[in-house]
Amino acid sequence: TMPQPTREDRFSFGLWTVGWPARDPFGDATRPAIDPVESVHRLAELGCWGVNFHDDDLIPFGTEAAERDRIIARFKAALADTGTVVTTMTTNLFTHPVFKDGAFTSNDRGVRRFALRKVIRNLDLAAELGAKTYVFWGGREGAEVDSGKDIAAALDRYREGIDLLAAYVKEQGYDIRFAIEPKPNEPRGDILLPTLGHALAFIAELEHGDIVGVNPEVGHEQMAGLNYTAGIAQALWAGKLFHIDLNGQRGIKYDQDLVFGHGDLLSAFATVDLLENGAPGGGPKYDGPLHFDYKPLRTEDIDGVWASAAANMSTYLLLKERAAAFRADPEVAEAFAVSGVAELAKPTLNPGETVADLKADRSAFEDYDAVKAGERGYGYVRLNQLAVEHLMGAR
Ligand code: GLO
Ligand code: NI
Ligand code: NI
Ligand code: NI
Repeated sequence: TMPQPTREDRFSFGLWTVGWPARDPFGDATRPAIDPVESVHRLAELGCWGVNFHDDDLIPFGTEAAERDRIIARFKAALADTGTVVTTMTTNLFTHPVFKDGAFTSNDRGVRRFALRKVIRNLDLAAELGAKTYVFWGGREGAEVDSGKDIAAALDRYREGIDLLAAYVKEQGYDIRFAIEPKPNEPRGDILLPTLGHALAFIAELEHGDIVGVNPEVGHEQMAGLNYTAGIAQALWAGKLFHIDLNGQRGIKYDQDLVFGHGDLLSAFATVDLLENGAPGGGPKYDGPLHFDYKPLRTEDIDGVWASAAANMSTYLLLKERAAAFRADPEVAEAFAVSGVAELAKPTLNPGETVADLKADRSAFEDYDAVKAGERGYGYVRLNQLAVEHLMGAR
């Protein structure tokens, strides 16, 4: 029997995920647009807790004020009817032609000012709807031509934009934190802040970086050939894992946005193990929404849309069960010990020990048997095989 998601599981979806009509660069839409109000109802029926959306997902670009108010009121009613939470909001700074050279980092100053105003307006709505996280995915913040973009200046403008908006959130007293979503490329040839590491380094340069963290997406890190689980572990370590975009990706290619677990399943197992059970050595745990940023395959019909939404949640819950069994298995505990996993949590120096003490410790160097230590097996294959066996339900 498949585990059934409930609101306590903290699952959320972007309205743009199920709502994607499956238009791609080579083909027309294969499905009709879905009314966001219907998405809220269908997702709630499936056991989903929250939603996340771009301003334009709900309110089409250019909608005049009275119509905007009507749309928002109707949407609020759907939230209230279903008990759905708006966990997160974000801005579409990539679809309209005005943003073709970027938003905060467009070479055109007027575009940059327009982008800031578009975000500010939606931040006010985010506060009104109770969203706690505001995501920044800089899809058009990038370039194809090296000499066409002064990267240092672009980063200055990116910083100026994020700092201005963070200062605004603080001034208004909004209970909102920002999460920057890295991506290496697509739709631009190269995107600024291409990986989690670039984003963390950027955040360290901000004036208001205290309320800015990251929103790493499985597929985006894997498009760069990187390990998603290791990446979010570093973000957690830095206290910056404010949000996550779960999905699936099969290697270094275009952004597939597959169902979670439909890409690298063993990596997805490790991700769920980390999110649910924390690092073996302890440390901060992720407590934000379990958010899916996927796309129903273009080959799906409407029924397939909802089936694929459910698939994300049930895959997560199955992996959660497997990960709990993995951690509870005494053979796994033994394998962890053989691998020395817990030993890494122990500081390398003793409490109060100085460099001089270390230099005086002959057992650390002069008398240390490096040859013998070099013969040690770490048993990682055994540990991984135990993970595979649990993942496959063989244990
Ligand atoms: C595209 C991104 C995009 C963001 C969204 C939220 O590749 O994943 O879907 O997650 O704009 O800000
Ligand atoms: Ni993406
Ligand atoms: Ni993606
Ligand atoms: Ni995303």
